[in-house]
Formats: sequence, structure tokens, C-alpha cells
Amino acid sequence: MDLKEAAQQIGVHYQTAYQWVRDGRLPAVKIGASYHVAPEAVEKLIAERLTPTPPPTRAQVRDWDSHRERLERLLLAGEEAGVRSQLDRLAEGKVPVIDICEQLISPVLVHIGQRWADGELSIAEEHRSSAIIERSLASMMTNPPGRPRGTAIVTTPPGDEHALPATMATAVLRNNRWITHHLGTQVPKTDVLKLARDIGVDLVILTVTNPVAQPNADEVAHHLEAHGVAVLVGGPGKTLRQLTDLADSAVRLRSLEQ
Ligand code: B12
Repeated sequence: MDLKEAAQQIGVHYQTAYQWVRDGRLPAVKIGASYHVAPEAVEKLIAERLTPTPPPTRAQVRDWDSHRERLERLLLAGEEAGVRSQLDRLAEGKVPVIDICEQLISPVLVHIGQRWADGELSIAEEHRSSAIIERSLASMMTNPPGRPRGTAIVTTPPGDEHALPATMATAVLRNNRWITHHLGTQVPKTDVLKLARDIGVDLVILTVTNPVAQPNADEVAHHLEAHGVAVLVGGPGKTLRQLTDLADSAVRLRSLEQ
């Protein structure tokens, strides 16, 4: 069958199937100007996508409390090198990025936010801490080798300037072998839709931290869903574990529906 038919059977956009041909995941032969795929290769790929991947070996941290205290102290002292080495050492010790985000970075940010709201910390101290975390997260944007679980866009809805939770979502998805297009914050819904279609993503993730932006997130989600794009909307207090579970389920469900 040709690549367009193969993409339809697998339940992905043509561009995604094309990408898989390019990176060798979907064997194909080029006849003239178009690619052709054996039906067995398509069936094998569908079966692979339906099989849950075993969780990687994870290192455990016994004392998150002392890590949190240390991170908060370093952030509030503006000691960026110390923050980097604390986070890098955890990552090099095979602590999963999701644990580093959920057990360490998020609770410390929540605590700093609370201390700012209570008037105990200045805006400058909060901003400096957030900026250090933003730069430190860059080293966690790794894509482990292996078959990608799917392709996603991550952004925030208009009205939500909180970039860090979206960056954490991207880091965790990439670490979970999702091909992730990170758009930063506040992209208009028409532009998200156009990119989602151009790339042929499986999912759009809208991270919401500012509750005021929740209706905007719902509006963007309705717009995308009305055009056949699957969306996951976050919210304050929702976890990265929920995000990865929902993302994997969404792709599995889509494959079953095809
Ligand atoms: C840093 C910060 C900022 C920075 C952001 C910088 C940056 N580069 O991101 C700046 C200065 C821009 C900022 C601005 C504001 N902020 Co602010 N900010 C914070 C702070 C301290 C940390 C935010 C953060 O990263 N949280 C990360 C984690 C901890 O939050 P989380 O919601 O649990 O995130 C998880 C989920 O989102 C999940 N996830 C991600 N994507 C997805 C997707 C799906 C589908 C799922 C299931 C899950 C999921 O993963 C995340 C990580 O675990 C918080 C404190 C806090 N409690 O969060 C305040 C906080 C969010 N901000 C607050 C406020 C009030 C504001 C401002 C209105 C302040 C002002 N007067 O200007 C503005 C709003 C700007 C706007 N229009 O959005 C309040 C919100 C209060 C409320 N509930 O209404 C908070 C809670 C502070 C407080 N204690 O009062 N802020």
C-alpha cells in the first residue's frame, strides 16, 4: 500500500508516517515519487503501538525533604551553579525526570510562590528562582532512544504566562519518548491548529497554572477538537504522572478506534 494508506491504517497523519520512514521505524520502498509499505510492516507497527512499554529502571531517592530544603536555599541565594549540580547529579544517578519535577522542583516552586504571596519574598527573589529553574530544565530535555510513543505539542492558553509547568511537561514527555514540540506560552488557537495539522500531531497539551486562563484553555481545546485534534488540558494541582498516563491512553485509544 502507499504511505498515505499506511498512515490512515495506523491512525497517524501522513507527516508522522513519513517521519517514521525517514528514521527507519517503518520500512518502506520508494517507487517513483512515492513510498510503498508492506501490509505486515503496518500491522507490526500497530501492534507495537498497542503494547505498553515496560517502565525503565528507576533510582529511588530516600530523603526528598533534604533535597527540597537544599534546592530552595540555593535558589533563594541565587546560586545557579549549585542548583545545576544538584539537579544534574540526580539525573546522572538515573532519578527519572518526572520524579525530579514532581518531588523536588514543583513543591519548591509552590513553596516559593506561597512565601511570595505571604509577602515574605520579593518579586525579584521569586523571578530569580524561576529563571534559574527555567535554565536548569534545559539539560533535562533528553529524548531516550527507542520507538516514539507519539507526537505532541505543548503550550499554554492565552492569559497564562507560566512557562515552567509547560517546560516540565515537555521534559517529562520527551523523557517518556514522546516527540514534543514546545511552543512556550500563549499561542493563539488558530496557529496551534495550523501547526498541529502541519506536523500531524497525536495530541496537543495545554498547561494551565493561572486559574484565570482556564476558560481560555477550554476555548482553545474546543476549537482544536472541533477540527479533529485531540487535546489534554491541565490545571493547577494536576500532576505530570496524570499527564503521561492520559497521553499514553489517548494514543492507545486512537489506535484502537482506527
Ligand atoms: C513562577 C511563577 C510565576 C512566574 C512564571 C515564570 C515562568 N517562567 O514560568 C510569573 C512571574 C510570570 C508569574 C506571574 C503571575 N503569577 Co505566578 N506563580 C509562579 C509560581 C511561583 C510557580 C509556578 C510554577 O511553575 N508552578 C509549577 C507547579 C508547582 O504548579 P502545578 O500547577 O502543580 O503544575 C503542574 C501541572 O501543571 C502539571 N502539568 C503540566 N502540564 C499538564 C498537562 C496536563 C494535561 C496535566 C494533567 C498536568 C499538567 O505539571 C506541573 C508540574 O508538576 C506559582 C506558585 C505555584 N503554586 O505554582 C505562582 C502562582 C501560580 N502565580 C500566581 C499569580 C497570582 C500570578 C500573577 C497573577 C501575579 C501578578 N499579579 O501578576 C501572574 C499571572 C500571569 C499570567 N497572566 O499568567 C498565583 C496564582 C493564584 C491563584 N490560584 O489564583 C500562584 C499560585 C502564586 C500564589 N501562591 O499566589 N508567576
